[in-house]
Amino acid sequence: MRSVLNVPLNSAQEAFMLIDCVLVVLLGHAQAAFMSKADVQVGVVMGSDSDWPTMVKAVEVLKDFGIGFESKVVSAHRTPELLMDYAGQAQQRGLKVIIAGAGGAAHLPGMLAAATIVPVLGVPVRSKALSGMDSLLSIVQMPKGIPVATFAIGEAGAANAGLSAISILALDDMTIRQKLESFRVTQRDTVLSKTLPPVDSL
Ligand code: RP5
Repeated sequence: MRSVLNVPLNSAQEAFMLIDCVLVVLLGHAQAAFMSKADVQVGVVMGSDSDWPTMVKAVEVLKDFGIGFESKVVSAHRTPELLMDYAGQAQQRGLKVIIAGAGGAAHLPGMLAAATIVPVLGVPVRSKALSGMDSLLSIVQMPKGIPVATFAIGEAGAANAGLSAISILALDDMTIRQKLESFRVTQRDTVLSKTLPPVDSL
């Protein structure tokens, strides 16, 4: 007798052991898939992989706080169908917040917001032509009825979008709230510990 893996089996006992191993592997995969789905609360999307050096600042904050997230390139102009699928499935997939970064004629955050009620935090990526002013105005000037919470241009905006996502999650999660409070305390203490050079030395 040979197994499905083409391994010769000498006894019923070996066959049972093989089935046992296969079940363990299959259950492990099923559990991993379930856990990763349930854990992803924040979607970090961006119009291009060229936005990553900016958007990684949001990802770093989420990682520091142990928040489950996913990151993905979704382009409003180059992959409009993907955009609509992503927004359309966001709520049922368990996303609580979407952080969307884009540069130039930055339609991604607004179009996502148009297609989901999951809160969208928009990060204007610094563009080469207009240093991100185009991105900022494209994202911030949403018409009444479809809001996008808009952040500062560039890395500070991305990091703050991460922190705002955490604030939203903290409303329902005591552990996240405590981490956020502790982050604020550490930040305050760091600032209070700073000293400036003595004026006499000037
Ligand atoms: C936007 O166009 C992206 O968000 C990016 O900031 C900008 C330029 O994209 P690439 O030409 O670098 O792919 O859609």
